[in-house]
Amino acid sequence: MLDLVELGWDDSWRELASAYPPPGDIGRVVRVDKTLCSVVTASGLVRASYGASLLDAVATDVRDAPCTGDWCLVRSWPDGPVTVEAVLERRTAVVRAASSGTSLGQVLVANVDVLAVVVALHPEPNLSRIERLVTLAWESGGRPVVVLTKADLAPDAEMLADDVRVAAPGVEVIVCSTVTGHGIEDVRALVDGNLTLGLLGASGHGKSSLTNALVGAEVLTTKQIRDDGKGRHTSVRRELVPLPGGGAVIDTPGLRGVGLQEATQGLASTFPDIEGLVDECRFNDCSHETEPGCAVQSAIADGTLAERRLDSWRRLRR
Ligand SMILES: Nc1nc2c(ncn2[C@@H]2O[C@H](COP(=O)(O)OP(=O)(O)OP(=O)(O)O)[C@@H](O)[C@H]2O)c(=O)[nH]1
Ligand SMILES: [Mg+2]
Ligand SMILES: [Zn+2]
Repeated sequence: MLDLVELGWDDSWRELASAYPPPGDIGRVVRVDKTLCSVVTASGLVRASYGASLLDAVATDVRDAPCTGDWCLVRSWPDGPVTVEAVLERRTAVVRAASSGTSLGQVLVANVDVLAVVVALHPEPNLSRIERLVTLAWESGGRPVVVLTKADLAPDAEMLADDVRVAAPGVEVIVCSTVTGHGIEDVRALVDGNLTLGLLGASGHGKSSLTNALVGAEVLTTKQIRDDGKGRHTSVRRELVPLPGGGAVIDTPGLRGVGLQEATQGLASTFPDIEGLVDECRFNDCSHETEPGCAVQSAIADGTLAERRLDSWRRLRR
């Protein structure tokens, strides 16, 4: 018997599930291969296809398709097959803009309590990419953190971390290394209380290595040759991995560009410094370029705001 409570099952999920007619077993989606879902239930792992009502829902809105991290109701039929009958309404979801430019986004992971933006300290982290991913994380409804990996390769790790703290005000920043074990306990603490931690970041930054370090075993494939973080993607699926002692990690394949959907809330959370200044500009419609009385430009002039950060905010607002 698996204890679903260790995967985050609680009273409010139970209440949500009770609204659906029986029979159905509760399960959590651990991975999805096209339309076949791997679902962990109290009695073990099952492979389930879409039930009829789910097929209908997905035909109208692809975001209703089960996604790694979803809680769902599965039904076992007498002749063997198992179907997902319903997906419980998500508490949080990381949604990226669809590449085709349609209004519907793509749900990357669901029901993540803490979202780690995973970035290697070597080569030197790209602050604008961190700001973009932190904005995506805020938009999910979960709590963002930044996990800086490969500290063993960066003698100036703590200095780099301070730069990241400026780019992500109010966001916990953890420095770690899977080679030395430094900081891994701090990452592990993020799932205390049976929480789910999602890992987001570009390929080669050490997401799967971190997952393995948290599990204490090589459960996921990582890139064999140490490299500079470029090159082929090693992980190809989003995968929920239960952690010993409770909680779970969702590993994801490296993200290339991430399109943000409209992210007003996320931007306000990622750039509280800039959005605070904007309120103080003399003109309501200030473009923060050459207007007199522009609080943003004067913060740049006196060195309290980095030009890079303003550029980054402008790009993300488009
Ligand atoms: N020196 C050092 N190397 C690391 C560390 N963490 C990961 N690596 C190496 O970085 C490379 C990429 O690690 P992965 O864990 O496969 O990266 P990933 O983010 O899962 O990459 P994708 O699956 O492609 O998105 C591997 O060669 C790892 O051995 C670390 O803390 N220190
Ligand atoms: Mg990986
Ligand atoms: Zn201004």
